Amino acid sequence: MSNKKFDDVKGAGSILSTVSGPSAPPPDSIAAQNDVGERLLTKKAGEQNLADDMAYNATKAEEYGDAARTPHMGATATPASDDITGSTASEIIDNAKVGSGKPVISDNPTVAPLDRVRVDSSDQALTTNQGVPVADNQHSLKIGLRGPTALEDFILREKLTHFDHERIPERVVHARGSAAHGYFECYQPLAQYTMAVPFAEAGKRTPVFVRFSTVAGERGSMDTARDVRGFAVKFYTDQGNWDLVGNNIPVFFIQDAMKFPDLVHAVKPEPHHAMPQASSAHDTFWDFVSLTPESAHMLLWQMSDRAIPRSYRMMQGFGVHTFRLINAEGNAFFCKFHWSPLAGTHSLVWDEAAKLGGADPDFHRRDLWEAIEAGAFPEWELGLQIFTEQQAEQFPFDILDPTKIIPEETVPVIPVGKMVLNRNPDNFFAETEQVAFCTAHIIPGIDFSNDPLLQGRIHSYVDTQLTRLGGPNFHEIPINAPVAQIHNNQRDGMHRQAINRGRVNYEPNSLAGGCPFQAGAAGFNSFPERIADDKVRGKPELFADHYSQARLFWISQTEVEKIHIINAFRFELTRVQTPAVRRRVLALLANVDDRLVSAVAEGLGMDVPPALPLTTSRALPDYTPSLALSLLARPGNVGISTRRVAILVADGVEADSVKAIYSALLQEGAVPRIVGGRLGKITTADGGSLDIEITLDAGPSVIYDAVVVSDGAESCRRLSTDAHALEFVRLQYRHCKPLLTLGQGADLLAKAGIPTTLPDGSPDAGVIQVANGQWRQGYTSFKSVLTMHRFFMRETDPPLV
Ligand code: HDE
Repeated sequence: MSNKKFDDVKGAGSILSTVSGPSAPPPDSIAAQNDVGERLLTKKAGEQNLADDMAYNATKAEEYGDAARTPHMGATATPASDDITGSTASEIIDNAKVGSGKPVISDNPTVAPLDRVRVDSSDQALTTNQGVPVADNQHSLKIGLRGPTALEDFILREKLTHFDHERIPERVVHARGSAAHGYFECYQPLAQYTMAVPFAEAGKRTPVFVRFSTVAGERGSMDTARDVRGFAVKFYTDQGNWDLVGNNIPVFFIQDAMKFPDLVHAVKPEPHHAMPQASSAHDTFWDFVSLTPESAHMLLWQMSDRAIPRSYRMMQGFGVHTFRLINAEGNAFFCKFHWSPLAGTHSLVWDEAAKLGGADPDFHRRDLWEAIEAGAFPEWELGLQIFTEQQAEQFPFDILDPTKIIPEETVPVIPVGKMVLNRNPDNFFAETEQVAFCTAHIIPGIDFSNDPLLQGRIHSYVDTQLTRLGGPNFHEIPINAPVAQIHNNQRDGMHRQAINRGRVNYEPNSLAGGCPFQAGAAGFNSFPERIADDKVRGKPELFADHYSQARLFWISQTEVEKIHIINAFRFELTRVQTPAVRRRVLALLANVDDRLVSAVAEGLGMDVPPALPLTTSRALPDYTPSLALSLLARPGNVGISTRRVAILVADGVEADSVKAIYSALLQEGAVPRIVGGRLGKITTADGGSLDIEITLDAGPSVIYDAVVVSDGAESCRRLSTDAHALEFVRLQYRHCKPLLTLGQGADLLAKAGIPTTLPDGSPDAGVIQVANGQWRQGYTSFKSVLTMHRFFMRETDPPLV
């Protein structure tokens, strides 16, 4: 192959040397014996041309002064052939390992769909990690059957060594979590506000991976702890990954990243004895937060039923901080992100949550997995609160303060799309554990605000992944790789996967024709916010209002929710051992609401102390209640789908109505279970048989949303003399769940001391008792209470049953 420019040059010259090149243009012949030699010549001559084409750095002047405000696209030159930018002329030699002899040019296949790394071993023999077939997986290699194990047993050593290193450090917070794949679908183009690609057109789907978590507990802790829940969404967009790493509560405890390690140290198990696990009910947490009164608002949310969700599928998610949206013209809008579950917002009651910790520590993980496996795909609507800088200036709070919400009455939440989780991971470790969320992962069209908590997070997430995932290449772990291409000059580091072709790993360059080049205006551009201020450590004056929004939350709750908040404070503070800390928390609550603090103080046997001094002398805003802040404002629209219903039976049961109710529940997507004393068949009243699906002790009351007690004289006699069954219905009643009895099933409730009327004497619509023949009417009322989720009208303090 000849090169016109060098036609007059003959001879091998010195291009075969890796020490120095020719001073004149390279030769057009090296007396090549094969294609590789020919290629080397093309490569060398082409490199020279390419470098020549970029005689100087043409865009250098654009890096300075006003020109720098508009990022320029990097200068490039096109090589005469892609042979020129390769690492080696010998790349055309192919084999089964290196491949076809030429990569796909301009491509990074490490981002190809996960199929490329999904492994299935059907019909395959066992091998070592080096692919060597393993003859015997039962024994180590011994010198004689009774002799010592040989050091040369590389099969045993590989197996044990890998096993010894199976564990990686758990997340320092949010260690306990569960995740699923799905998609986000845009309702309408949002180009007027943002150029972010997931919002580009109606119907556009962006793949997502979503991880829900608790915050304080370790990786093996229970799901139902009273805690904030993480709600982290990774959008695999056409322009790279965007992570919206939020919580199920829209505010946070602290206002500056500087305090995060203190907060986390305070809430985690106390350092001397490592107790308590997954609980904020201890001295160090309440000591810290009561000395940090900006936590007041968050504490109200955390003591509310938001902190004990019924399911990950039934909680809201929030981006918490104010973010920016940027449109193609470079105009910015402020924005808050809200996820609303279509299944409604529903919670456990505290006694139930505590008991579930023992009965099923995986309650939320199981619920998410089972719903997706059954095709009941969880869905959320994404809503945006969009507002301008001028609007923000009118608010009585600072939009950079993460302890404040923007009431929906002030800025409405506009629905912009929905998220559907429709696929469980293949492997918990590879996906859920190794996924690395990061607030710094944003895409063109989205930008940060100056919220000082957000600013700290931008640093923290990458930093923690370096330790947790073992180096800087965690973006190459399949679950973390974007679907968009990755092309840059970052190289090396632990566990590098990509094999970058060519010798250029810097920019500017001419030897790769300037590639990869900077994208200029088409790339990510930070919003050019004008800032002229002192360098200072401190907080803005408006951040000093710690209580107005705590009060807003309180006055926006229903009576039932208020009582739950009072009881949660009582529970947590009862577990605090230092009276002075309890007193300080009461002094904090005294700034929120008189009834709240008096009721909590009464539960602790203490007087209400003087309120903590305020940290501002400004007039504080007086909010009107915001109904949207009550959990009960969002019942959802999925009916009884995915609700778990126990049907209690014993020998002698009237089976027809049991079967009818069972199939009616199944048809509506609910999850019925036939619960009895032992597994196996029981004899029905008509001489037939019925299979028990789970026992009263393996599947206790707390794991169901409702109970049906079947009919049959003998069955009811047996159940009424079984303490498990009695306890089962008592707890269903205490946890405000619907109870349906058929015929003589009512006897079990009577024996358990369950009233059929409410404390005020009116009928309890959640205790439905019908004759066996009328199961249909009973089922209809039962369903409507089950749709409501819990029948709180029955609740008394202390509980009657
Ligand atoms: Fe996080 N947070 N955080 N956080 N956070 C982590 O990152 C941190 C904060 C949130 O499912 C860590 O990968 C700092 C607010 C979620 O993998 C770590 C500050 C909100 C998850 C970290 C905050 C969150 C994390 C631990 C204050 C709600 C789990 C492991 C400046 C908006 C993501 C990891 C997952 C995880 C730091 C505050 C949400 C250490 C420094 C506010 C949902 O980097």
